[in-house]
Amino acid sequence: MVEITVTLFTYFFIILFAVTMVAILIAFLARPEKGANLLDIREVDGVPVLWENGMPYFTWMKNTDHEQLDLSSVWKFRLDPDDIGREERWFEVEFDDSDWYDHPVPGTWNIQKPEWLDYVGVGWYRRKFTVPASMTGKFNRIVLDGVAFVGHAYLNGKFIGSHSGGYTQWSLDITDSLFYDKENTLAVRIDTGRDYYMLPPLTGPGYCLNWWFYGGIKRIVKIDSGPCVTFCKLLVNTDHKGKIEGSVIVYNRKQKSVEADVGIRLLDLSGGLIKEIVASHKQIDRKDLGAVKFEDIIKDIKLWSPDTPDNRYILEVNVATIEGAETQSIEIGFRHFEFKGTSAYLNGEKIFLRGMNRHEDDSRFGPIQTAELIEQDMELFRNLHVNFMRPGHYPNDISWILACNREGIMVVHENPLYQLGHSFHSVCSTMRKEVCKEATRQLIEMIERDRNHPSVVMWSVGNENVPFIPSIRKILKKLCAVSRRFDPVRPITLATMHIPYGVIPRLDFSAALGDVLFINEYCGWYSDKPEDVGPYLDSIHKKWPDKPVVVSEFGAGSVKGREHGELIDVGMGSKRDFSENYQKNFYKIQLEQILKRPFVIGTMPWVFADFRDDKRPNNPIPNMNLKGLVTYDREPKKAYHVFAETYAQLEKQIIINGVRSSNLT
Ligand code: GCB
Repeated sequence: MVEITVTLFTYFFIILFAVTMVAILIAFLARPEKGANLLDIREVDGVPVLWENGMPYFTWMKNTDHEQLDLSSVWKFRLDPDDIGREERWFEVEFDDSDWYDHPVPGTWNIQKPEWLDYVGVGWYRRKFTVPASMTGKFNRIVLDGVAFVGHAYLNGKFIGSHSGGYTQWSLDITDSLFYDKENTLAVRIDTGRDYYMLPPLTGPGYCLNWWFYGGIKRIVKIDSGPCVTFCKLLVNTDHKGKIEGSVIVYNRKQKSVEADVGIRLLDLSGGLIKEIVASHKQIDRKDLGAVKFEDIIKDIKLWSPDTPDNRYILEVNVATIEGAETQSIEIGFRHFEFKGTSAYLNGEKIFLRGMNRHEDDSRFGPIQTAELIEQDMELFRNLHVNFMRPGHYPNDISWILACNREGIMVVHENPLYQLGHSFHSVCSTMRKEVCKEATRQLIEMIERDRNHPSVVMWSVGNENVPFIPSIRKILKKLCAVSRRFDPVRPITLATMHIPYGVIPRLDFSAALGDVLFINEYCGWYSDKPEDVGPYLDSIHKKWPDKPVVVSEFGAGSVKGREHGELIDVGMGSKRDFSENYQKNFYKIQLEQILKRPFVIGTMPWVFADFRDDKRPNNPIPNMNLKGLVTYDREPKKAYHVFAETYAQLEKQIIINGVRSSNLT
């Protein structure tokens, strides 16, 4: 009997060993990064252009003389839990939606009714509109943003296109599907169900998102009506010595070739001409793209920085052809942000990144970024003396980025490639091409929408993707390469977490793919004590002595007004009391440790404000992530004042030979 058992055990271990070896071999041999090649990327004079939905991906422009029809208003809405809408043709023009719910757009269905808060699945939006006669004969594009997570659009009963990814912009050419002489019917089917191959990816069976799965049309929808020959991409790089260079890519939608005159001018914020940068003539083939490049040095330039955010300029582009003329512009800033050695430099001077993480979420509007909320949060940011932020963990509403331009807050914008490899299923998914294709597309969409803003100084290709799995490393490496191809100027990072996952820096083969290490650590929350952060950071520095380090997440939860309370299981075997004092002292201890290490060039508490989180049913306020420095209603907690004081000191502090001159009090 004993012998049989021993033999069975031996067989079992041999099989287990063989399966593990095969899995490791597959992980090594898998070529998921080839998925990026499945995208249609066209080169025009060396400039890459993403081709999507049958046309180039369009750069976001601040001002335009194109006629625009804003479709924000009250739309009709209905949940579709059984997914019958397509079969019952809810997209048809004649479909009767009179008893559907009146839903604001921009908006999210989850906050319309208490019983919809948890709803994950399909929902349909419909609205009718007419277009002005002046749009006839123009190139008409419907532009959508923040449609979470997968949107299918139908115009006048016909499917016109789809998009996956709830945080980037997409557009569809509707020139031939619009009714110009009668009413139009637009229907959008949205699904918030997720899988392993989309972004943010499902991290395991039944796994949570770690924030809220808000569904809906969360940002503005509009129709942009411009000439049939129009520029689709504008790429501008500047530096602190007055250099300006870039490209304008013109798209010819017509079936015949055209001659285009392209002019680029630099203006001050009140519209006064500073310099004509380029006036060029270009022939563009039918249904093709043409590039006009420019390079110049502008004298006596005023630099953009957190202290001088008003030093912005207008870059205006004019394109004229026989199809019509257009003038569009953006605001730019002259500045140079880089990492050298273990330091960060802005405009040639060393800078400490007084950072912050923030989710798009609040108690009144959920994820919708209203002007009122942005102003309220910016006021709180100002009092915190923040100069750097990470919109967690996805491209944010353009209004927030514009506010960062105005306020002088530098931004590291992040691709929602989140926690790949956190389960067996997720590891397997990373060996296929789809996830890399999706991650690449959304990374490019983020770069193309936001590349010209002065505030956006870096890109993050993802957050907490397991750093020792070969297939994940290949994906991250590819994403870094794509980011450098589309934006050779901005530094890149990827946020990594070792503690409390038990991955030691020695086993991290990915963190250093970027230009700076972004380290998320939760010493003193998910693992032992806050002071453990010191030796941990030293082990990071020992492995990568030449790389600067930003502590990109550290945090502890608290409930405002809670002095003490029962210990609550927060996961990973830790129990905490969620008192305000614990959170406050946690930050004091951590900051003391972090700030005495000169290779750490930035701190980013997790997180600015409490937010809804589907992973926290047992928290003292269920389904809330309570690590905010302010509450969900934006009331400052004690820890807020720790940062307000520390960052105020750091703002004044002089750094001598890379060492900060004063200690924290
Ligand atoms: C993390 C994640 C973040 C979570 C945070 C937490 O490491 O990056 O998305 O919200 O931890 O609160 O646990």
